[in-house]
Amino acid sequence: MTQTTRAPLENADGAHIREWLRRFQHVRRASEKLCAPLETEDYMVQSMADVSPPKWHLAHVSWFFEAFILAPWLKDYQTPDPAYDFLFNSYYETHGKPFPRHLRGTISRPTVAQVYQFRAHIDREMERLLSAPPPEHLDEIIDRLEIGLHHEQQHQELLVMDIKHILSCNPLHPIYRNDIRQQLLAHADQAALPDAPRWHRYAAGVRQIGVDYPTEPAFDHDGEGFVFDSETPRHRQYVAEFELADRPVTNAEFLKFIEDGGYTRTELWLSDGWHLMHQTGWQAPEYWEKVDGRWHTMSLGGLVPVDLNAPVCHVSFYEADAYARWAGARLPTEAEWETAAVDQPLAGHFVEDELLQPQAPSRRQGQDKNQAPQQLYGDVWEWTGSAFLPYPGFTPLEGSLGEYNGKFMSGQMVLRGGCCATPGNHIRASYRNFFPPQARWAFSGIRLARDV
Ligand code: AVJ
Ligand code: FE
Repeated sequence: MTQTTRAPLENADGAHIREWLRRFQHVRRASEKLCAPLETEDYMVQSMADVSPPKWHLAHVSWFFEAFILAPWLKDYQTPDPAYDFLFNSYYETHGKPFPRHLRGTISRPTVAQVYQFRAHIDREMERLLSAPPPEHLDEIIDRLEIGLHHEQQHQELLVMDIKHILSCNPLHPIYRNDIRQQLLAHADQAALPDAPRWHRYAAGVRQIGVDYPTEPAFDHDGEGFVFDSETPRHRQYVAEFELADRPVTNAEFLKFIEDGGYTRTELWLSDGWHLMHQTGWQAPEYWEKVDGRWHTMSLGGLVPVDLNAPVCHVSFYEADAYARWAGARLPTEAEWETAAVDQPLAGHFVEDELLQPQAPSRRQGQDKNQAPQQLYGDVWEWTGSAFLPYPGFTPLEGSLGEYNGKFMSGQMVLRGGCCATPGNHIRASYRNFFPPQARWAFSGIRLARDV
């Protein structure tokens, strides 16, 4: 399945492999840390078909290492239970029949404790494999380990999204972490800052979009250089002159859209969004709730007042698109977004900031006059106007992992930049996230663009 060229084994001394093992342990621990605040009962809830029970996430990311590394390449590997290969296969049809997604919440066994035992088993067996890897398969093992780690990081963000949705469905508004609550209550802005977005202009030109697999024989120990197949190949695109807002749309701004009848004005909406909005009764972003006449939102710290200066979050593509039209602008294309992001620092709020809630940009206090876009990374994923399609010349990975991204290239929109639940070392300018246009449970927000 590999499309990278790696150094021959003679150059791959034990230190390289130990570094991979260290990264493996680090990522594995991060998943368990995210679940530490959960009660056992929380682990099994599937609050809608898109949500997976936390227990399932923890098992599925472990199964990934079992199915794609340990079973093929660790001598005498034994699974704790052959049924796991069915239960925790998400969607790899060429590997075997996957368990139906919408029924994940019906599985009370294995228990939460057994799922943690499965994780420990996978950890031990990965350590056994990496302590004496078969030299003839080392390249493939490291390639798949690298994908497995990025895969587990994607599921860490999904865990946060899903835990938030699960708890939000409970009228008790359970609090995931009380320290988050205290911080959000202390920092929520009750008054909107008066600044309008500033616009940054980009010249027209032929741009290089996407990335090629590393062609250098680099045994890339730090993982820099990893990309998913959907980010390849690098190719040219003509991008006309455009402007991009210097920050994401805020809650205060989105509130003006609501108060201006945004959800009632048919001329602002795409037809699919208009009908969906009427079916679902959307009147505000997901998780918004009025308490004593004031907008509140569910957070990982329970129900809190909406922070007016924070980026609006949990809107569908349809709401983002309608908002943009209302504001006399449009959503950026993914090529425009990448053009703007490619030389920007990875500055924004990520999962390591621990709030798991988008925050107002810190420049608001400093008010520096630099108009370069802020928060392109972190805080909220930004809906683009681009469908998730193959780049010209795209080839999926070989084998079952070819199902990872390529087969989802229909009916989904691209989001860029990462969010407050994304691991900071998981995002990059070329990263293409994707969700169906109606999805609202991701940390999805809005950045405006406009023609010149
Ligand atoms: C890119 C977030 C849409 O949720 O299926 C997880 C990430 N891919 N396991 C998804 C993913 C394989 C993917 N999204
Ligand atoms: Fe997965």
